[in-house]
Amino acid sequence: MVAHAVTASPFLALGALPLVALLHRSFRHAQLVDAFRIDAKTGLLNAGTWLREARLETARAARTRTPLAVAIADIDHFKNVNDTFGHLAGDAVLAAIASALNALLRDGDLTGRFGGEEFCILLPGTDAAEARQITDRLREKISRIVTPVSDGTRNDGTGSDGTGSHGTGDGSPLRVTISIGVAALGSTRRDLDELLAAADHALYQAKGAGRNQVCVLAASHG
Ligand code: GH3
Ligand code: MG
Ligand code: MG
Repeated sequence: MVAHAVTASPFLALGALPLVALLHRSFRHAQLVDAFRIDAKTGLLNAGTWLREARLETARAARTRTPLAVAIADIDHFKNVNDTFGHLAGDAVLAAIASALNALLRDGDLTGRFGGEEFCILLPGTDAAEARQITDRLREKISRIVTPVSDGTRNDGTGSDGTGSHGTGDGSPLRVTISIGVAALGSTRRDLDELLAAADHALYQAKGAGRNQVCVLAASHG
């Protein structure tokens, strides 16, 4: 626009400058807002933002008595991925999982990065049975993702870690699985903290039962 204005008349260009400055300021503002809300490594909501928004959604669902579920997903044996393929490959796995979550979940679902290799998902309007279906589909799709690994980033050159290899041994493909704990709003779980505690407990059970699976805590379990 400014280029056109300069071509037409330098006076017009002068007139366009305040507009350009304003646009630049609002762009910077949007960038700053994003930096506070978004986890830089994955592009998902950061933990603080997820918690704030999830708390509001959960309170609304409890008030209006509509279903809602929370899931916590944790990558299986992720330490081995870093040890075998290197930290950069680990970061690429995190990014690939985040984009799969974004692609597979609905617009109203909230997805955040909770800790290093943990993701939290809020599923509004979703009861326990539906949440199991949705998260099991996520688990299955994520287990099929192959993250490319450049040989330079591998630590041992073999892909074998002795505790369950993540590669195929030919020097490249890297796959991971995730375990997911799920809990739904109900008479024993009425706020986000109770839901998160229950989902975390369910995740612990999924890990204990062999990983690469979804565990939904029954309503009667604390
Ligand atoms: P489990 O199946 O029990 O969850 O085993 P795990 O190895 O995934 O669990 P553990 O908590 O022992 O290890 C988590 C690992 O995640 C350790 C840490 O180095 C790695 N990690 C955390 N944040 C990042 C990150 O941002 N990038 C990379 N590459 N690794 C990370
Ligand atoms: Mg973990
Ligand atoms: Mg893990």
